[in-house]
Amino acid sequence: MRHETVEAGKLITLEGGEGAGKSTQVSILVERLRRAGRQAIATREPGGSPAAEEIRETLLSGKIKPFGPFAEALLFSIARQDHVDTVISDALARGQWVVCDRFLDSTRAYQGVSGGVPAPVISALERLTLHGLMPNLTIVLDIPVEEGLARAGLRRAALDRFESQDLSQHERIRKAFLDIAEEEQARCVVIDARKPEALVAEDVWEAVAERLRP
Ligand code: Z5A
Repeated sequence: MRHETVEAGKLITLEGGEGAGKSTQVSILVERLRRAGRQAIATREPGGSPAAEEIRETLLSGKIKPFGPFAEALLFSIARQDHVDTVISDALARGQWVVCDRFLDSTRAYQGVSGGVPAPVISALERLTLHGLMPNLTIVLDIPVEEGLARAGLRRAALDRFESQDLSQHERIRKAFLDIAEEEQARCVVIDARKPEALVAEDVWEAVAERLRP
């Protein structure tokens, strides 16, 4: 009997503040990976699996806010575990490239740095839910807070639970992503997201090509 070994896929995550262009760049990158001959899927967090999409609705509605950032960190982590266990791990094992709109760094930035959940607690949640899985590449799309919020506001009139935080919290979140990228340079690349969509897409592709050789 002939056994074929499938080369494992890659997990690429896009992170950054609101309106940075993550969803836009996820779609462009998936198309480009497919044109390069890779099987690629787009997914997102919170959500990405049927059960996690239900948790997404609850989280973004603000119903968990009264329980505080620790409760939110738990729920984001539970959603992530289901997403990884039912979607991401299987796709990677089949050799697919998974491009995810937000992932663990969002929990570090929003619930950890901004919400005050201690870093060791966030790390413990990562260990319990991810079983060692880490993105092969994380692209941080960086944009000044007010520019990002203006873009997000253009698209959506009602602000969800996380977009309605005050400006200083958004600044802390922006810095948190930049600090993560600085600390984990082997995994992360920061891209200037103020440029026009097509130019950001070129920078994203350059980072993927250089780091992962698709
Ligand atoms: N959250 C958390 O707290 N903890 C966690 O662990 C996780 C998440 C996973 C999810 O919201 C919220 O959950 C999020 C963090 C929190 N808080 N907030 N807010 P979401 O999924 O609903 O939204 P988002 O992730 O923040 O993304 P976004 O605001 O929807 O924006 P985006 O994906 O970065 O941008 P976009 O949709 O691609 O583009 C926004 C607009 O700008 C749109 O009209 C585009 O056409 C336009 N755009 C895009 N690129 C450009 C360029 N380059 N130039 C000009 N205009 C552009």
